[in-house]
Order: sequence, then structure tokens, then C-alpha cells
Amino acid sequence: MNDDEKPDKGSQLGPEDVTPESLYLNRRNFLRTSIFGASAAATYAAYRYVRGEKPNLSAATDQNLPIQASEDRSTPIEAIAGYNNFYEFSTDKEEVAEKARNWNPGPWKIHVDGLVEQPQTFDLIKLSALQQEERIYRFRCVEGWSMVIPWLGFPLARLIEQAKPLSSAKYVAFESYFDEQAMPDARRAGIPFPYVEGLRLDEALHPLTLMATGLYKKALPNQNGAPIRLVVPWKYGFKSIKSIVRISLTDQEPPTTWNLATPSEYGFYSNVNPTVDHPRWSQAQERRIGEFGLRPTLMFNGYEKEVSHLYAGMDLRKFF
Ligand SMILES: Nc1nc2c(c(=O)[nH]1)N[C@H]1C(S)=C(S)[C@@H](COP(=O)(O)O)O[C@H]1N2
Ligand SMILES: [Mo]
Repeated sequence: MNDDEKPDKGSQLGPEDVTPESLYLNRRNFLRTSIFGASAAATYAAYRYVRGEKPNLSAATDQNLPIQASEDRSTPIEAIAGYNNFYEFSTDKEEVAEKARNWNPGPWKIHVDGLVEQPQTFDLIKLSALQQEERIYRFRCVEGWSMVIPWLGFPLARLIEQAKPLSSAKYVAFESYFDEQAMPDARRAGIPFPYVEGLRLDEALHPLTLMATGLYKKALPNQNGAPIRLVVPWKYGFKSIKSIVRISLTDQEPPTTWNLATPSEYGFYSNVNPTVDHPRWSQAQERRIGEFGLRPTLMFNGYEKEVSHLYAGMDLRKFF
């Protein structure tokens, strides 16, 4: 957030009311990961554990996760923070930043509940105790444009582990903040709110699945989903739900906003797939913001090696 974008909160700040900057300015907790960091290794071990494999930290470090999409140049901050889909504020991508500028939801809390042994509530202080890493990911919107975004954040698996999922948990449901007073244009968006999303539990625990708290080493701008949002780099952008207030573990596939709005066009999985077209346009190519011409879209957005095992034996036309 730039200084001129910082909302004026007045004088009644409580200790829990820290700005998201504390999430990345805490140098002790900031880990810059160029290829593979220790915490990513630990997360991968936890992921294997949940999948019924024996945790083995040294084996995890053998995994060569593409934490950097290093062959690609990062999209300029002006584009990442100036061309947004955040329908609560506006359906005009170039208007979202201005409409979200003065939004101040107050002290933030995320609840992790549902089929867990220990429901948790995280405020920003508790979240700031989690080590932040930089992850440079490709980001592909279902509309056919893409960016490369240097996120700051931590693997979602670390939040979920703390709540101790029950063995009956199979899915994870996410919910965005919603306040129709603060978001008056939402009623013209044509989709239901609060925005909701979901993942299968194994997708949620995958080490590439990130809870992002910043980009370009600064706190998330409001328009990108402050103070904390999901990033699932192998799925279309609408799965990466913004400004999350609740994460619930369930045994049923949770409802997802775009599937509720237009079920014939948007499924639950929504993996980036150049061979399965949207009913109204091709998904074979994409426009990388800042480039001329089109690039070919990559299977699972270029993360095929890391995630294709999640969908072994599934018909990706049926589970679109
Ligand atoms: N709560 C909420 N989350 C959301 C959306 C939204 O409208 N509301 N739009 C989605 C879509 S379609 C995309 S492409 C990405 C855009 O993220 P960005 O603006 O940070 O690039 O956010 C996703 N998450
Ligand atoms: Mo999107």
C-alpha cells in the first residue's frame, strides 16, 4: 500500500489493529526464497504426511518446486495494481483501485473452522508470526489475459495444519469479506456475495498453494485482496479468492461463486487448460499484460509437473 492510499483510522487503534505491513516488515520472519526455502520443504513434508506418506524433510528438499517462474519477466506493479477483477468494488478492471482506495475493514480476523480438531482465529499479529516468502507465479485469468506476479505470503497448508483437519475433511471452503455499505457497486455486479471459493483438501495442502499478504515486497494493495488472499497458480484467477475472512473444512464440494452464477461456463476445478475451451472463447492462447501478441497457454499454467498427479485418471473435460 502506498502512503497516500493508507486509510486514516483515527486514534482508537487497538493492539490487534496492526496494519498489514507488519506481515512483511518483520525482517526476522521474512524469508526470501529464490528456488526452494526451508519452510517450503517443511510444508511439502506436511503435505506428504496428510496424503498418508511418512514425513521426510530431507526427501522434501529434493523436490524442485517452481517457486520462481524465472523465465518470465514480472509484470510491472502499475499493471498488477491497476487492472483488477474485484467485483465487490467494480466490474471495470481499471476502476477497482480507485473504488477500493478508502476501504478499511478494521481489525482483520480469519476463522479456520468446520471439520477440524482445533478451530482457530488468526488476527494479523498471529498471521505475522508465520514466515513470509516471495513466490513469483504466473497468473492466468479465465478471460484470456495473464501476468507474472511476485507475491509475498506463506503456504495455506500452514494455516490448515494448525487447526488439525479431521480425517472426514475432504474440501476447503473460502469466504471473502463483504459489506454492502462499503461496497455499494456490488449490487450491479450480477454475481452473488459474499464471494466464495473452494478447493479439494489435497489441492489446498499442495505446497504451491499460497496465502498472499503482499506483492513486490509490500503489503497487498486493497484492490489485490488486502490484507490476505488465496493464490492457486495452476487454476484460473477466479479461484484465487480475495480478502478472506473464513476458511472451513468440509466433507462436501463447496459452492463457488462463478459456478453459482453461470454453471455451464465455470466448474469447480477450473484448472488452466489450453485444450478445454470456454464455451464462448478459446483458452489456447493468452495476452500477457505488457506484451504484444499472444502466447500459448501452458497446461496447468506451466505447473504440470507439480500438480498433474492430483488429477490422475480424471476426465478434465468433465471436471472442468
Ligand atoms: N472476492 C473476490 N475475489 C476475487 C475476485 C472477485 O471479484 N472477488 N475476482 C477473481 C478474478 S476473476 C481474478 S482474475 C483475480 C484477480 O486478481 P488481481 O486483481 O489481484 O489480479 O481475483 C479473483 N478473486
Ligand atoms: Mo479472472
